Amino acid sequence: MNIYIITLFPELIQQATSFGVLGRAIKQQRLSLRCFNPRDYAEDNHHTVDDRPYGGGPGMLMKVEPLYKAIVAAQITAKQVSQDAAKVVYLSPQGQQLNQQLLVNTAATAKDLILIAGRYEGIDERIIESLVDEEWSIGDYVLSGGEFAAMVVVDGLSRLLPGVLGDDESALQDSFMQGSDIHGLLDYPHYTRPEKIAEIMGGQTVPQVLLSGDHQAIQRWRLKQSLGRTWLRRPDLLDVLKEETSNWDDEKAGLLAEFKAEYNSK
Ligand code: 4HQ
Repeated sequence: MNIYIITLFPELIQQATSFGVLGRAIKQQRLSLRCFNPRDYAEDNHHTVDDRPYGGGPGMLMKVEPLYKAIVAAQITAKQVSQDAAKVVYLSPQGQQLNQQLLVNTAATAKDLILIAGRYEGIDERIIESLVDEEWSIGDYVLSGGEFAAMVVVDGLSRLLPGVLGDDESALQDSFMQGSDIHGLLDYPHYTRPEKIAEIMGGQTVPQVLLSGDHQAIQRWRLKQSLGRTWLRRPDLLDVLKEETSNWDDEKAGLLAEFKAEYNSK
């Protein structure tokens, strides 16, 4: 996959790309990242990249011409690299909210992606109308720029590209993954050594079932914890799941009932 990021701060993007799974995806050449800086396309002596909003009010917008030229330059490069047209996405709080399904679909279908990371109060609406295919939001809060939103998209996509994750870290086991038995549920709690935390650090022990070696009992416990935590923390996800008959059955209903009974008696 080839991702092109339109940004006034390419160093910010570059700094974040050499680590972990994302760094590996780039090193393995399963993902390429290139930045296009509108400042490089500003033709006045000051390389101006901001401009005042019509109608007045506080704050600035990204200046139209440099932004337009940077996007078109990314489109031309994308076309040279891989024939088909790149999908152009603008990151903003007004967009469709990002979720795992959107990432999975994008990783599976988009070979080339142009992400516009805006600064200031945003970009001219006519750029959105003429050049942007989709507007995505990473959540209902306001950032100072789109760079971190773009990197959220890049990071989430990188681990979904074929060959990037090893078998033991497989994305197929993600709790948001369709078809997994914990599909649509929150993750269950995890434990590692020691079996008992030192008294001075809290003294807690690991749930006995995880030490039992009984894989069926462990699987059942984990599913029950996933159901219980989703019920407690994200009942909206549970409502969605119950609507999907393929993902809701008597076993889950029974385990959740057990969890609720234990929870209410504590
Ligand atoms: N911004 N999801 C304003 C965001 C944002 C978000 C990016 C701030 C665009 C102009 N982007 N700029 N939330 O808050 O994607």
